[in-house]
Order: sequence, then C-alpha cells, then structure tokens
Amino acid sequence: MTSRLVCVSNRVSLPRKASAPGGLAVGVLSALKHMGGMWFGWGGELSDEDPGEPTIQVRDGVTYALLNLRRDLFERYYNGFANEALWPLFHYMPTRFCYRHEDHDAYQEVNREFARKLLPLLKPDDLIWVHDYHLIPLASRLRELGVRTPIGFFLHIPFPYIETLRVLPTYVELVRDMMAYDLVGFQVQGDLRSFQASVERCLPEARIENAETIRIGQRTVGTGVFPIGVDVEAIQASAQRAWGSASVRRMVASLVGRKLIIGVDRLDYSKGLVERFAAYEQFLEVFPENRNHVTYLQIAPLSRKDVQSYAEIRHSLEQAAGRTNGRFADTDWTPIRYLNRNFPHETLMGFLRAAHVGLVTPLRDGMNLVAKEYLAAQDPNDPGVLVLSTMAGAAHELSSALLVNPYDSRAVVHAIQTALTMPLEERRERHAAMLETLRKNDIRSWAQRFVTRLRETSTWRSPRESLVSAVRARP
Ligand code: ADQ
Repeated sequence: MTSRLVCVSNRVSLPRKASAPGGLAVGVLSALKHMGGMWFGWGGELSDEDPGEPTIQVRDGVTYALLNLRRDLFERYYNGFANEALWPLFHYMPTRFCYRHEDHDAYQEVNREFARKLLPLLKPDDLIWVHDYHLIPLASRLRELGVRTPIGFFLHIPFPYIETLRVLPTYVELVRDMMAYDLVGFQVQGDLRSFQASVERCLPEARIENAETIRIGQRTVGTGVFPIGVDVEAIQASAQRAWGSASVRRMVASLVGRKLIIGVDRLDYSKGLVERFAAYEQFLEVFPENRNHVTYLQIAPLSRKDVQSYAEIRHSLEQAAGRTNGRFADTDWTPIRYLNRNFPHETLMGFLRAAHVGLVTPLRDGMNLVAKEYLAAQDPNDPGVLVLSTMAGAAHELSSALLVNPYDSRAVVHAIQTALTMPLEERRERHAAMLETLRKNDIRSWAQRFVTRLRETSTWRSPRESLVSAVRARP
C-alpha cells in the first residue's frame, strides 16, 4: 500500500476560480492533485474563543482539513513573528526585521495547536510534508506528541547565511527544530549551504556527512535541493484558452499595437517593485523612442495588509506610478498601468502570453514562479523575452533569460531595451532552451522527487510503532 500524503501549510486554499495568489498554494495543490491526500492548515477564519476542531471537505480526490485560529494569537504569529521577523531576515533584509518575544511565543503556540489538531487525523502510514517558514517547529511538536511517521520540510523562501540568521534571538532553537524533520529541502544550493553552515555553528553534536545527510546522535537528517517547477502543459493550455477570452482580448485591443511589458507580483518589498518602477521611468528617459510605443502593466495584489512596511511600499508605488504617468503620459497613452487586484490564474496566463517582455526583478526570492509561468505561457513561434533578477532562485535554472542585478537600474534599463529589440531567432532560441529546462523539472517531478526522498529517509521508528505511541500520548 502506498502511503497517504499529508501536506501542511499555514494557509489552505480551497480551489476557487480567483483564488488568493501565492506560489506555495500553487505548488501544494498541484502535488496533491497528482498524488491525492490531505491538505491541513488554517482555513482563513479567526475566532475569539476556542476555535474547535478542523472542518473537513473533500474535493476532486483531495481532503481539505481547515483549522480555525484564535484571533489574538494569529496577529502575533502571522503578522508578527512570521512576517515581521522571519520573512525579512530570510530575505536578507535585516533593516526590516522586527522581533518581539510575545510574537515568538504566539508562533510556538500556534505550532503546538497545529500539532494537537493534526494528530487525530493522522494514519499509521502517512507521509507528512510541512511547507514553509510559518511551521518550522511543527515536527518537534509532533514528535513530542509521539508521532514517528516520516516528516519532511520544504522551505519556499531563501535560507539566510548564519551571519544574517543569528540576528534572530532564537536562531539556535530554529536550527534545532529543523533537525527534527527526516528531510529538509531547499530551493537552491546556496540555501542548503547556508543551512549546513548554521547547523555547524549551532549544533556541535551534528556532523555534515555529505550534501544529502547530516548526522545527529543516532539519527540522520536528509537534506536536498528541490527547485520548485510549474505545470508547463497546464499553463500552455490555460494561456491558449485565455487568449480567446474577452478579458485578454480587451486588454490586447487597448494597447492599440503597443508592445507590452508585464510584471506580476504579490505586493511585497522583496519583489523589488519600487526599484522596478524607478528603472522603468529611467528607461523612458534614456530611450525616448519608446514613449507611446510601450505599455508597462504591473499587477500587484495586496498581501499582508496589516503589516506596516507593506502600507509604506504601497504608498511609494502609488507615488512612483503617478510621477511617471504625470511626466510622460499623453492624451492617448498611459505609460504604467498599475493594478492591485487578483485575477483568475487562467486570465493571468493569457496576459503573460500577450507580453513582449516579462519583467521579474525581485531583490531576493526563493524561486519565483511568475518567471517560469511567463516562459510556459509564451507562443514558442513568437515568444517574449524574460528579464530576470539574479537574486531569484529561478535564475539558477533560467540562464538564457536576460539576467540583471535588480539594484542596478542602468542594467535593468538596458535589458528592457535589449528585450524589446531582440530578433525573432534569438528569442526563439532562448525560449526553447528554457522551456526544455522547465519541462525536465516541472511541478510534478518536484513533488515526486521530494516525496520519494522522504519515503526513503525516515529515521524514526516504523509507522506502526509510531501510531501506537501517538495514540497513547493523545491528550
Ligand atoms: P510568492 O512569493 O507568492 O511565493 P511566486 O513564486 O512568484 O511568489 O508565486 C506567486 C504565484 O501567485 C504565481 O503562481 C502567480 O501566478 C500567482 N499570482 C500572482 N499575482 C496574482 C494575481 N494578481 N492573481 C492571481 N494569481 C496571482 C513563494 C516564494 C517564492 C517561491 C514560491 C513557490 O516567495 O520564492 O517561488 O513560494 O515555492
């Protein structure tokens, strides 16, 4: 019998037409769609009293277990520790780092709550796959409750080098908690190396055996690099379908023949939008022949609205877009169209297909799925050009993109111009090379590689033994 896959993430997204954006949700859902199983996590509801048991829904072969969380804890766990402490630090932005002991306590408490509520839903042969920085201590908490089934962890965002990580007062505890997993996966090699350096510094009893194994006491912890991919065929099909849809046709018609530059990002300071807007303004200055001949469409749905630094960046972007439009717009031309809204994924793929240039310039990014989606959505006979930040994990695989340092505005300006004027043959060659890479490592092989490794690397007791001890330990 093959084991059931249980994915756990902070937020569970039920499949909806215009679902909340987020790379993690896209990845987890594809994995579960192909393998079946359960997705456990917060369902989006907050309550003032005890939130009770998770609600269960089954859709298209996937079981969704939706947990409610206490409002007072959630604010400090999610906005506080996860997004004001871990997120900026892991993206190498310690100046945005904000640490409060109460937030850390709430983070620990929510992880305990996840463990308590997940325990009764587990079966003896389950493989548990925990996603991302919100839930780092979850394996430790499950182990304390007696769970011994294989538990893997995948970090969707970068893992910082020890000199940045140790800004966090609880960094040793964090590294120790990561060692409670059977398998710890990262997006790129550099993240794994940073993790190994942290283990060496924080846990003298641990020994790095090789790229795939760390030994600690009687146990070994598997480590690996698993760059997340996209569902190439599904995106191609969506982009083609959306091409004929009213919303994409209307958008294309409104360009009246102008070339489209597109950016699609959650509104987050790590995505480099302020720097990108400034580079586009500079581009219109340096290459005036493009005025009235290109349109830059930036789609940036609001995320984490309650975090102060997000309100600030929103304000800066509104100002920057207003300034560029005020300076360069004509009666029949708006240089930047800046939209803070979600779109159905399919419509978005149609917009990406319509764009001559995909502008993906994060200051730091674990992977960046939009870069991959942009390539998959193109017409291979007449593809657009990807301008990609060297600071995105995706740059390691997509070496035929125009790679730029997002802090180097002059480089971004020239890359946009090169992309807009690139001959068809070169566009085709670059696109074909990258599409092949995307096909080799698509979302399905990403999930399969991780789950196969997890199955092999469990170093705790056998599943049957584990359930017995877990049931005994149940409160
Ligand atoms: P994110 O930071 O959310 O993901 P990204 O990888 O670009 O970033 O994924 C965003 C996803 O949301 C894409 O699939 C995109 O199509 C979708 N999306 C964006 N804007 C949208 C909109 N307006 N409407 C609908 N959908 C929208 C985190 C990490 C990344 C890592 C992923 C996956 O920060 O580095 O690549 O997880 O591991």
